Amino acid sequence: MIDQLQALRDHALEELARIDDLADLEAWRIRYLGKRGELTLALRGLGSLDPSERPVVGRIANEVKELLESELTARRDRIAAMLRAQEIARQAVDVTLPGRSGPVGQRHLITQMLDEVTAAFQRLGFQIVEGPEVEWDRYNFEALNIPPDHPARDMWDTFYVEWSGRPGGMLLRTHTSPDQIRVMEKTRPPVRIIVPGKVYRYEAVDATHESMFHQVEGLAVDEQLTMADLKGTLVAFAHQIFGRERRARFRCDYFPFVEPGAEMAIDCHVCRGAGCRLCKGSGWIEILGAGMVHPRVLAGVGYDPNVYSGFAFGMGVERIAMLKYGIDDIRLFFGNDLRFLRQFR
Ligand code: FA5
Repeated sequence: MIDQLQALRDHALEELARIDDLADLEAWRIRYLGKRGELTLALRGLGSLDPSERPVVGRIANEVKELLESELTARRDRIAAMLRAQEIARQAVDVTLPGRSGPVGQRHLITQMLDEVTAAFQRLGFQIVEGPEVEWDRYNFEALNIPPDHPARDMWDTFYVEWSGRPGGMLLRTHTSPDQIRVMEKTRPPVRIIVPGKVYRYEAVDATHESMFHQVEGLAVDEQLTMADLKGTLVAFAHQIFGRERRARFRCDYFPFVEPGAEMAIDCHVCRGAGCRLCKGSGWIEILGAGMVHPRVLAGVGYDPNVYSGFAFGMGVERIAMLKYGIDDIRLFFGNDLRFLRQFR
């Protein structure tokens, strides 16, 4: 019986030493120390021993039981410690790993272009002014020497907010020129302003026309301003945006609020004037409309045209961006396609 108990003890301890998870440990406990476990059954067998042997065998059996119980507890503690260590290792944060960066936004290409254009004029001494996008007919047309029913209104297909068939209604401004009037009504010369902003036209949208786009208007009024000032200012602007080697060409154009009126073109920066797809073979690219402020416009805001003269210009910002970056469809700007926009960080 004693040999049997010792063999049981050795076998149980050997098995215990190999156990490293709690489920196996519980199975081991049930196998040896459970109600029907091997040791329990052996202890029950004590009753069938000779009474003289019982105390010795009983003592040894109890020693084996206590040993197995204490080894069980020690093993359970070691397994628990091991599991804790594994869990801690699993949850550990490696502070040396590079961080994950979140998505970073950027300014829209048109916003960048607006900033670039306005900064070029600020360097030339122009101040930035903004005006309303919902405008009175009077500012958008009449005060700009475009009376009701004048055929020049056909130059701008207009969204009327409220149109009674008579002057006085409201509309979405078709250009930034109304802010020439708003500024002149409020200030005395000298005036040197630029007006960046959105404008709206009832257009059939295509690769070069949108029904909402951006313009930058410019206006300078002072004594003795001439066409030379207009040309000098606009050539300096074109050099800043398109490069110092650009040449400029001015040709007659018609806008009711200037006299004389002009369009300005630069020699094509892709083919350098030789003729290519961008400039449609002409070697020149039109970038803006301009002219000397019409005396009637000056008189309308209370400036004496015999004392003051001025020049004005207006350009499409999308057009400038398309020329600068070789973009061939204006709809790309507003398609919300990040693959397109991210090219211009
Ligand atoms: C005007 O709007 C005048 N107010 C410009 C001006 C100001 C002339 C001061 C003289 C003195 P125009 O209609 O040509 O002019 O438009 C100016 C520019 O806006 C064009 O050269 C073009 O670049 C841009 N543009 C016109 N229509 C559209 C459109 N539908 N979509 C995108 N850009 C356009």
